[in-house]
Amino acid sequence: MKDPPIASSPENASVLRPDFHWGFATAAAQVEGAWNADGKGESIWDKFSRIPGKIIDGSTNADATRAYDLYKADVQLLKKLGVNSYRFSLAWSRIIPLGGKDDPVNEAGLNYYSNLVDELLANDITSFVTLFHWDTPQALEDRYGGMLDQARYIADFERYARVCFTALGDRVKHWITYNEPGVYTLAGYAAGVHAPGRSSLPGRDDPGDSSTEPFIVAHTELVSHAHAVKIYREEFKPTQKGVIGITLHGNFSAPWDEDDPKDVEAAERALQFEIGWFADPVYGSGDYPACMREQLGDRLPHFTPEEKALVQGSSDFYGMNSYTTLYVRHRDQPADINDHKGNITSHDTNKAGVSRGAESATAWLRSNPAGFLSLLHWIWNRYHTPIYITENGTTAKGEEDWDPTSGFWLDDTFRQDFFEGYIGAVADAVRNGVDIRSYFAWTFTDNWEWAAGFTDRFGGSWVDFESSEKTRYPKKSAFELGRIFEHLIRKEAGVEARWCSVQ
Ligand code: GBH
Repeated sequence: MKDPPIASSPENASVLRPDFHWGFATAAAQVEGAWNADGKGESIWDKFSRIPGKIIDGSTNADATRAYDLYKADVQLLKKLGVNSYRFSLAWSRIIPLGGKDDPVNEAGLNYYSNLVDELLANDITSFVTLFHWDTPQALEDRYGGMLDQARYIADFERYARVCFTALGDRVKHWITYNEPGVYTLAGYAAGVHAPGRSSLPGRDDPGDSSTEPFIVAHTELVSHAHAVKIYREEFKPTQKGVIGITLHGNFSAPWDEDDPKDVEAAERALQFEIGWFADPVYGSGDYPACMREQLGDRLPHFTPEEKALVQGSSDFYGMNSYTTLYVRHRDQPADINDHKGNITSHDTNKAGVSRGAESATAWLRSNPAGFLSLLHWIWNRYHTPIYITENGTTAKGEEDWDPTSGFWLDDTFRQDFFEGYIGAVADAVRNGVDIRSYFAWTFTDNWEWAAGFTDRFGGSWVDFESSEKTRYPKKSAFELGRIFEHLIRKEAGVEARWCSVQ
């Protein structure tokens, strides 16, 4: 695999469409704080983060970056960085504190999001809104086990979606139902390292069944996503005229030994288990991949004919989150009962000893633009659906030690190179016929990184978590992104004016 030319290369000038969306992405539970302010109900992450031992640094998300209080200043920072779009998620329990279809709506919670959307609009920034980024209302977990109860959960999610479309859909034209359903289900119900923390893996003393629950929860996510889309398309889209879809996670998998057909097959199988699990039902065959059925049998739910009809075609775009590439090797033994990766092992180096990429500050993440490019083509060839890249980014070594009083700018060369490489891959894919319509860097500011607490700094701005104002200090890469997209996005009459107005 060879890296494509970097984003700033001359041949990439003006390769992106004039209406290309670029900006930063965030998630409510990672930035808002104000976990119980103005009537907000508890989410599963509010509860989970208070359980000793669950979060690496013992932190909770009670305050996070205080984006709830500081949203006006944040929008000014976004404007200064020159973005044309911003992706954020809604906290369900802020809008419906108890979550259920018959539970009261919290107008103060809705107002917060309405104000945020207005503030963005006033600054010429387009909102991309995610309904669900992992923070299920705790009350639904307590009432019926959340997504494990498909029928009750779907009714509640439908009502929540309807409330959001009604309140915000006049101004929000880009909707994402779920963020990374696969990560929610695997980290929450297989490994149990994310809320709600269910796992039957050896050595765990938790409720749950890692061999069945992840597949049940995934099914609930897919079907409830499709119900929300049906509601949007039938009741709102005719007047509001927006688009709606789902965002899936996915790494690229490359064979450990390119000359071993079993490793080549294992890498393809890994992609189908990780990505095809959700994408095939929505964008492809309308069913789970055959290799999953073969390995999992009836532990993998079956789509009823009605569900299949509902799920297939239920996304206007392919929402793509991707960070890294892994080398994948086949196993000769039968798959473990708790396996959900396609009976493979993943590796940091291939057979020849080549590393899967330059190391970030995060163990699972290494920089590999060539793998990202291959993944863009894999997704495009398999699903033929316009791609919105909704998350991509990295941590960088040493940032936790940066001193905001040093008088020096945080010159994050590792992240700048990462963006040059990965966005170069975006440009290369577009030049070769892949339809890509957005790029959101993960993430706007350093934030609360789930089980990693405040230890992983993915931000375009460095945050002083010790300060009461959670002061933001833009890193150099955040400004470099503006320069890169200035180079890449084609200017056309009308669009040009809008673009310039946000510089
Ligand atoms: C995204 O998930 C999320 O959408 C976002 O909220 C998150 O903050 C961001 O990435 C950065 O992490 O530690 O070996 O168990 C990306 C998918 C899935 C990647 C869980 C890390 C844990 C690997 N993530 N995975 S490990």
